[in-house]
Amino acid sequence: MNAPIRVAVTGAAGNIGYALLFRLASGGCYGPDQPIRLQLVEIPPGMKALEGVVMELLDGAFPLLHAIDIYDNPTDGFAGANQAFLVGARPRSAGMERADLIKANGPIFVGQGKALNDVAADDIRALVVGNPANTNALIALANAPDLPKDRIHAMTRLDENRAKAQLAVRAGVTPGDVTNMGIWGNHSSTMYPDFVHAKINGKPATEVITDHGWLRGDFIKTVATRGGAIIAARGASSAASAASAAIDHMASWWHGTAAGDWASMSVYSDGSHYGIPAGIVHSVPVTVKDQAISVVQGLAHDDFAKAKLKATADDLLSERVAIEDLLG
Ligand code: NAX
Repeated sequence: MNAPIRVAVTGAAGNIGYALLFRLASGGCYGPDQPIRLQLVEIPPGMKALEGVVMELLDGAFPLLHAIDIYDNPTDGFAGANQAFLVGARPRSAGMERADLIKANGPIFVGQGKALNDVAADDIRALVVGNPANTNALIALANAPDLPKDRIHAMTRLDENRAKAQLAVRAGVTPGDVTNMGIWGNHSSTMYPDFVHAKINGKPATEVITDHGWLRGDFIKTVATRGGAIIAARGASSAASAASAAIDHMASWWHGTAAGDWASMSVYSDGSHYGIPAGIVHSVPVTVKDQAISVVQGLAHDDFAKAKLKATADDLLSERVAIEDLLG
């Protein structure tokens, strides 16, 4: 058994938090030999509900869960954290434009970036889930100048999982048969699920699914609009699937990616890959070894893919303009 690691989770009393914490406690992310200490962070109005969540976590009697502490601010909550899930943010309410959401949530990630910089453990690795996730991660990074730029990611794994599921259903296989499913760009409707390089049982997805009109059309549209479809059906936004994707992202970062496969992670762009502009947090396919991230090299993009990549990078650049004042 390893020594326990400290795992911070913000928005711990929210919907995603409720699904995420029990997976973490049962060993679903770090494995059966890795105990954890949870450091749960909420805003003051969320603390009472959080106390109830803590009671339930205790009642799970999880052998790997060595301690649970709760905090109403990130400066205390991130102290010594090795891993952080930044889930807490204000959700988009009816009639709220994406630009309003960016302005409402941006300042949260100034404070959280500073706290990660100042009080987290040296090996801190953090995943931003709260939307707009990519731009929030950029704000956190800009406010954590002592951290290497690859230590704060945004989550596009839910988009990857959605894309894998759609390909699996269409091809009549199981999701585990679909590999190399890269998501490019922003966690928004502009993201590009790269079916050209995806594989189904080791074969190009474009050979297994010969209806390329579907791949370019309804496949991309279904993945891009899945969040809204779930809200329309469930009356609430994706929670358990988002929590599961967050576990997948951090598990890939912790354990590494499988040989020959990759994972989609939104990482800081230094401008050196695929013409992606520098200074945005952009999803790319990556491999992970010993917790170090490498962008997959040498993937060719046709004109259709190039146009998609440009649109999603432009989306991220316009989000950056809206929060430029928070980048220090
Ligand atoms: P909920 O509203 O259920 O929970 C959010 C929780 O965060 C609340 O308990 C709230 O009190 C807390 N919170 C707010 N500000 C905080 C702060 N500054 N510090 C700590 N806690 C804070 O939302 P939920 O459904 O859990 O969604 C959380 C976030 O995930 C939202 O921003 C949502 O848009 C985003 N999502 C991101 C996804 C992705 O793929 N990147 C997909 C799912 C989800 O839409």
